[in-house]
Amino acid sequence: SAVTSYAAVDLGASSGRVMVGRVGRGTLELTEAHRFRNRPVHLPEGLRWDILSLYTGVLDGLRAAGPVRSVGIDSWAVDYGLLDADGALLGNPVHYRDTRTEGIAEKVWATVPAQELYAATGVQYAPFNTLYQLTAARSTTEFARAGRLLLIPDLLGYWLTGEQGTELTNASTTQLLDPRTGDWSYGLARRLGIDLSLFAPLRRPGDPAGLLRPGVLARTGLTGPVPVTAVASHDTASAVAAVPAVGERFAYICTGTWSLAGLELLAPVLTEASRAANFTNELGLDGTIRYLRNIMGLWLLQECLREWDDPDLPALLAAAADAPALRSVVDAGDTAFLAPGRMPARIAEACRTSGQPVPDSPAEITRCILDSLALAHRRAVADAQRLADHPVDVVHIVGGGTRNALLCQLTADACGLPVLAGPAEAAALGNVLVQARADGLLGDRADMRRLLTRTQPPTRYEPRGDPASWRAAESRLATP
Ligand code: LFR
Repeated sequence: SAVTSYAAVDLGASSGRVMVGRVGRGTLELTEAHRFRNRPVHLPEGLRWDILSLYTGVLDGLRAAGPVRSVGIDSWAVDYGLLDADGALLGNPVHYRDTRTEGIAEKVWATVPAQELYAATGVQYAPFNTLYQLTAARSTTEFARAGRLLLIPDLLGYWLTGEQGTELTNASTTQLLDPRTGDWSYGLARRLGIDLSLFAPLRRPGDPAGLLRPGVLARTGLTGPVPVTAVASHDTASAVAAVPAVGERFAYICTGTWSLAGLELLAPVLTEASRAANFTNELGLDGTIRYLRNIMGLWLLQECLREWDDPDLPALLAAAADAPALRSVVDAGDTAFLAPGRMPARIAEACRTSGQPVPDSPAEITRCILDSLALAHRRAVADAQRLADHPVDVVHIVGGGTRNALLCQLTADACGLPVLAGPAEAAALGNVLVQARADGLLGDRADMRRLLTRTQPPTRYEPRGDPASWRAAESRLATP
């Protein structure tokens, strides 16, 4: 029977990939056409994305992908490029881990208190929210010259097609959108002096987003017309769309550089308790709410591996599995771990100041990180259920972290719930499925998820051990 190919461009914090999804009647296959590194650059002015090399990776990937029905792009959230009046990029996009936003939130809160900001946008505090980045950028000469702001996937889409737009799921991470209306929060922008005409018009997942330019067709060897389809361009939104869940009583954890842990809801939770617990209400597919908390994720381990000159990972994880459990834990939700560098030392410091044994060997530090992540997953899953009054029976883990069996098992143990792990390439799959749906091959979200459960069966982890040990570990951390 007929099979249609779609190209999914999926950019993560440490690598980018172009995947080809083949969708048929009841079939779904994903293969990797091209993978390339994403290496941020430390310049005198700060930490920047190497966006031109990412664009080159996208073009190389589209060439490797071969003939496709359409192209979709997703990436990390909040970051953007600025264009001048001629549509040319002004400078390298600033990395969300750059230090320019230090102390900025407090300035914003002096105009609009944090409580009001949350009531209007439902977005959790993170120093790198686009709103704070824009506030930090406002006094620069570059910003003065800017006529347009494009979020990262929209910027790459613009270079591929010549057309500009602002995709909705990613726009919801700017902290300038009202999650109840799915439109900009005009009043908030006015109070904060942010000119919303910087943004290109909003578009929704599934909307057409232009055709590959002749120059792009020539460079990739593709034969036109090849449309670009707006997908859920925030990678986490694409990943949540690809959670192979049945029914509604599930929590999810999208694991990779970050852990994004929470629920899919039909309405935002904008209560003061929710703000205090630092839960965000980002937009998902079809007007759903991604009610979740950002947890530092495997970034903690990635940064240690870098410091340790990339040791053999399977051997390290095996040693970590044998290391004593829950000896010391850190708060994996703490933004103190946001910046790069000195991660083993910073973790040791956190253990020392909280009066716990200081992990020393790479195996001990790795165990501390994975226990801490599982503990943070437990807290987020429990808090989300309580704050949203939405109980769950199962935790789905998707993304790169599903390859880490120890993390999946510890998460099941900590949550006291079965974990269903996989698919690893959830963001790319969600990207492909939204394109296939726009193409008429699939129906609603449940239809997409049925195809996933059939074609990407997850691995099951049953909870083990005594939940009391996790409660005890939890009490060793100061509550946020
Ligand atoms: C994950 C992610 C998170 C977002 C963070 C920064 O890749 O998109 O959802 O909070 O990156 O953009």
